[in-house]
Amino acid sequence: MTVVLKLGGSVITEKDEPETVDRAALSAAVSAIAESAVGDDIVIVHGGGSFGHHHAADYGVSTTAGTHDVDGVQAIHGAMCRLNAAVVDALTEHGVPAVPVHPFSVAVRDADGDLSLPTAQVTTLLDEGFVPVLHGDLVAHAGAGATVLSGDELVVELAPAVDAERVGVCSTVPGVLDEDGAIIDRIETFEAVAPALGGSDATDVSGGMAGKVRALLALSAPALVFGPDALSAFLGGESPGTTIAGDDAG
Ligand code: IP8
Repeated sequence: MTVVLKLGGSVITEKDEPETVDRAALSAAVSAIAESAVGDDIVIVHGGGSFGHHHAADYGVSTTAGTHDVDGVQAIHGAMCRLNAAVVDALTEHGVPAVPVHPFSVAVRDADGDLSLPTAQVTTLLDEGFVPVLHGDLVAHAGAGATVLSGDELVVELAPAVDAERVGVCSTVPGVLDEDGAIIDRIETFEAVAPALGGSDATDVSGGMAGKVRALLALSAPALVFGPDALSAFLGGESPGTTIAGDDAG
């Protein structure tokens, strides 16, 4: 059973401190992965947190607003590679056969904004017993230079490519919350929850929780959004937090 797991950038970094890993949170997440029964049948994606988002905001880059500024491209992609190295190192230290995969090297958006992500590298690495670790990144974008490629978009591309049976998004909140702060148990359409989904509370150029829900509704497998405390439960087969199941999720 293949699992696609996204570790939110806000979970593993100090989101308001530029380029600062939250060592305790990263170690807790990595321990949960190392101790789980999923073994090497997992693809990990992590978000940008204080590595990608601050630089992206500085250069005015988002998933739709691109840049041709080479300094900006190097700053944003370089920061994401540094965070990726920290995640891969932490996993390796816990005995997980993690290897880095950098989306900027392979992905492209066409002039309509449609994403193309070759996934043969990821499926082959999985088959060969590795744990691929991808990350939110930049992507070459026809007519726009380079735009942000969010980890949520990667999850949506990867889940069908690896035939994922479980998709998990580990966030700083225990699920998608309604206006009263209660966890929404299940989301089937964006319209039903749109009023409850405000912006993100820290710099986030990928659209915050609203962007996340929109992206996950497009999946053909249900996705779970849960907090760090529930990561072990998710990896153990439980369904904590919010289940997001769009029309295609059956
Ligand atoms: O945190 C964004 O990834 P996300 C990556 O998954 C960059 O939205 C470069 C800001």
